[in-house]
Amino acid sequence: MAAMRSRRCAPGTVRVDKQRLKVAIQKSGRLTDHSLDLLVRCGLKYSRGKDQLLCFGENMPLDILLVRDDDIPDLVREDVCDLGIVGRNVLEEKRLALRAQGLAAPFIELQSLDYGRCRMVIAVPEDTSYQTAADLNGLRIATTYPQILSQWLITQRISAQVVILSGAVEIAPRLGRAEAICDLVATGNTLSANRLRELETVLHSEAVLIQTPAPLLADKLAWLNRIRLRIDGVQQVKESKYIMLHAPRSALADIRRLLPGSESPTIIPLEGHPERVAVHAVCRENVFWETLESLKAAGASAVLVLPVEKMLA
Ligand code: PRT
Ligand code: ZN
Repeated sequence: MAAMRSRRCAPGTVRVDKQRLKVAIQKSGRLTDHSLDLLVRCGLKYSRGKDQLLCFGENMPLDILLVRDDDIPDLVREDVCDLGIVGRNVLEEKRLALRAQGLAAPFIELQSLDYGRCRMVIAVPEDTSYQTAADLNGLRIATTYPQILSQWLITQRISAQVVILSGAVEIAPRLGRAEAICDLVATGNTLSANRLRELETVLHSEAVLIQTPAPLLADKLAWLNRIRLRIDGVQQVKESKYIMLHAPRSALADIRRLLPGSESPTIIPLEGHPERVAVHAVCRENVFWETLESLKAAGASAVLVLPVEKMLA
């Protein structure tokens, strides 16, 4: 990824053009490489401006603005950018804050993307006896997501004090600032390292593609629709494999059952072998060695498993 980016980084000014789609993504963080990679897989070739804030799409009317993730919802809501990619946690926190100010539906959520997955959880020190959500009553809970936490406490009918921090939430209990925390978890390693254990899940999050509420020019909309189809294609091929094999006609029913996540395989007669056929299928799940062994046991031979580069439904 890094090599590909630097190869495309060209010096010179970056044109900003109202006719072109502008998408805001995180400048430097957990979503950056995935977001750039997704756009490249959708066919985008880009060069980076001198200021390192704008990438100019060379082969599509689409430019990328690189910003802090917290700024993305407002940039899209205020129509500075047509599109944005941001974690659901950031989006939801912003949505609730705006709702509190009487502003509704500030951005259009187009689709979830299959990266940036994490959960927002309530965690407590390992050596405490808190077991259920009700045990949080009367406690102080530290978080950088006060809106999401407050909303969750209301729905759970829990009366707890929300302590707003700007970072390092996991050390709040040790510092005596709170009895519990509400923070993002991916692997769970940070919680363990800080001797904390999960009590409740508040939100499931992943990267989300959002659109401005302002109407898009027809050409921009057409490009957006093309890009969305390509995103679907990119997401579908991630796990997909193309399988080719030979099999006796009599074993076809068993073989079809064994092909993971495949719909209608193509069956091709084999010249000079009336009892045998070639089977070609797209499997939408990973194909493990165990599956190949089962296929062989069912009578398959010459089994080939190939990666799928692109797919358009
Ligand atoms: O500078 P900028 O404001 O743009 O970045 P940031 O520091 O606010 O965000 P960043 O890059 O840390 O995360 C961007 C987005 O990635 C988040 O908003 C989430 O949507 C998503 N994401 C996915 C995560 C995690 N996984 C994650 N594990 N964001 C943060 N974490 C942190 C978490 O806060 C905790 O400190 O990682 C730690 C826990 O990780 P584990 O693996 O030990 O459980
Ligand atoms: Zn941030």
